[in-house]
Amino acid sequence: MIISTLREKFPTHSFIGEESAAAGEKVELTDNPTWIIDPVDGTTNFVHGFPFVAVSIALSVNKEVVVGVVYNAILDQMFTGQLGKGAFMNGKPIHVSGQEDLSQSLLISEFGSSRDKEKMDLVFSNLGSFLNEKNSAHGCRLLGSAALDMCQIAIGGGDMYYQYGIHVWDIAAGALIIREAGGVVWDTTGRNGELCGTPQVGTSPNLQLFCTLLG
Ligand code: LIP
Repeated sequence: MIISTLREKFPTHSFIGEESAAAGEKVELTDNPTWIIDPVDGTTNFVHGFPFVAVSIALSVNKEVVVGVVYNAILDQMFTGQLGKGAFMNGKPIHVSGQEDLSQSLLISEFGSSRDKEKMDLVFSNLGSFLNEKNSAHGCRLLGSAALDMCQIAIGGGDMYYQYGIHVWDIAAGALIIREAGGVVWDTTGRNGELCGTPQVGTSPNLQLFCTLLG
């Protein structure tokens, strides 16, 4: 429904969607205006009735996201961001917390969906580096929707978020919303959070995506 409605209005635009990728369509981000869509982010939550589920839609032009929308229909929370024009929840401006002290920070992360042993070891070791006797965040939450995790950072409900192994449709809208709310997003290469292209995945114990509030 989302793709056919948008295609009717913008017949020359391209699409990247979680369900189309699952159906075998090629995922390729080009300079053409491209809608990046996750119709249900937080699928496991949806199945269990855990109310942390969202539709995530981003529009990228020349490989840069210019519009991002994440909507939690259950809680009726609509997060929006437009490049250079700020970020909003239900129309009201939102901002990251500005917290820079790890011990005062609420960390958000995810287990991800695969249970591959090597990956899970990395997930637990990454969590351990933020939650130990010497160096600890104030708390940690794993809520099941990357898009909404990122929106929590954008409204200052959490202070930092990372996830090992993530897809473009999970983060495209959320990353713009965080940046427009004054936060930062980057990947393990140290680059500014590339949308497609995470060459270090699987080879580095670093965090693939880490959002914090230094900006
Ligand atoms: C899921 C997420 C979840 C993350 C998984 C997965 P889905 O998306 O947002 O938070 O841990 O890696 O990508 O499959 O529910 O759209």
